Amino acid sequence: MTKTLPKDFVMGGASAAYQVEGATKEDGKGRVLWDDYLEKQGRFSPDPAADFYHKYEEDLTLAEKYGVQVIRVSIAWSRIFPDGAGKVEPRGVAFYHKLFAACEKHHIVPYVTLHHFDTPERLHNNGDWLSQEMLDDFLAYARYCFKEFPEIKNWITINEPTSMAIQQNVSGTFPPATTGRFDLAFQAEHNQNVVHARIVNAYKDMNLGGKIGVVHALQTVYPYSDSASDKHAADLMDAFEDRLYLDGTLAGEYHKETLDLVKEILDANNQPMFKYTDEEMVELSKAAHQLDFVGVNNYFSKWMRAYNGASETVHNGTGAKGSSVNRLHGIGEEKKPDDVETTDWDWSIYPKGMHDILMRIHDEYPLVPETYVTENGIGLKESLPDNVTDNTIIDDPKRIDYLTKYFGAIADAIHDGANVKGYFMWSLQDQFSWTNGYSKRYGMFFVDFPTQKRYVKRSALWFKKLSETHVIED
Ligand code: BGP
Repeated sequence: MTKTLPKDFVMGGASAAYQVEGATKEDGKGRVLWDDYLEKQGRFSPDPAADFYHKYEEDLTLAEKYGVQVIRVSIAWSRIFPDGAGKVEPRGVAFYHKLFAACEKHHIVPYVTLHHFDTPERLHNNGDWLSQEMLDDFLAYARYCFKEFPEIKNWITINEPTSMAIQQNVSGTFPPATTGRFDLAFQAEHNQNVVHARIVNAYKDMNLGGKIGVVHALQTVYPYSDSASDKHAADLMDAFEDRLYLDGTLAGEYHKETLDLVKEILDANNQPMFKYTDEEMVELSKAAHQLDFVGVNNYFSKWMRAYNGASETVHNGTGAKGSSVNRLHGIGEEKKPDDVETTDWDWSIYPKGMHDILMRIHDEYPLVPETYVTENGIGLKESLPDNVTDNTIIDDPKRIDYLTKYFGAIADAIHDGANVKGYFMWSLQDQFSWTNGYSKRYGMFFVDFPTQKRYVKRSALWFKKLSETHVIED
């Protein structure tokens, strides 16, 4: 049966400042946590990325032409406050005013993220999400942006608090590359919940008439088998990756069962429980009652089975299919069923997981009025054909197949009652990937990084048609 999307469903593309802008040393931009880390690692540089700092006009022209109505961009905190706080860099402020004006010119509504993995260097060195200074400076920067950019009517506080907390403190794939510190990860998760809440409450007090939300990385977690121990491993993983955030930001309280699962993980690792105060919980509850939307970033799902050995994470950051390992002491081990298809980066292709996470928000977190899919897409190895011309359209049938299935799952969830208002494809154009560099391409538009020339992919044509008709063609 042909599936359709509601008439008012908005179609968009997603990006993040550090992954598209390039120009990391231009116009007084301050350094961020990644600069030193990537220099030392020596695998790839965040420059030029997609050179969006100079090419935004071209990208927005393409976006408008191919049916993009909304766009996720983030403000690089370190372009506004190069040192994280104190002196403002007017060239950074001017850049974002120009970018937002260009969005308006192209009839594309920006949804602006305040923090997308790019903590200013000084604050990162002083503890990042674990330090009070970071939380205070982040709130001050958010207030500054709300006042400075009244043209923005859709704000996102933090992109994927979980990814930051876990990758910085447990899997070690984000700087400072600490491993095995579940206690720090949970504390960083809670701290982000609190500062998110303070920002939501401050924004609502300012009465600016816009909307504010948060974006979560949400993988649906299933047990590998029906055994009680595999089911428990799935519950533990879900508490670790999804539930503490969902509870904190969407319910405004931590459910007892969530806290029990968190404590079980920490006890198994001989680590202390994270700290939270009554005053913080009041703030969380107030914010959850006035949050306008939640963004769901969903690419893949996970299957867990019981595991009692030592923690071991092998990150597939090159596209060597089958190379990733994720075993966490006190939680369990990831193991995909044989019949589940995966990408070269071992991400499962499982549209039902999208449906199930959207329904979970609808069923378990009724306070939040609206949901957006704020990231979804597929990373592929793609290259230009030998006989490329300016008008070449890059064929990406796997992406079209992936999108068709995932849009089908979104349509099913809407049919089942989920209030999903729009979709942002990761990514608008090919971008720099934090742990994969330039080989994992997600874009609707191909970027030839050495020349920065753009080419249209076949999926952009597919996207345009969907944006115009709202009919999901098989
Ligand atoms: C999300 C991030 C994005 C983006 C995307 C794809 O977690 O919010 O910034 O990078 O994942 O991930 P990757 O680049 O690792 O393939």
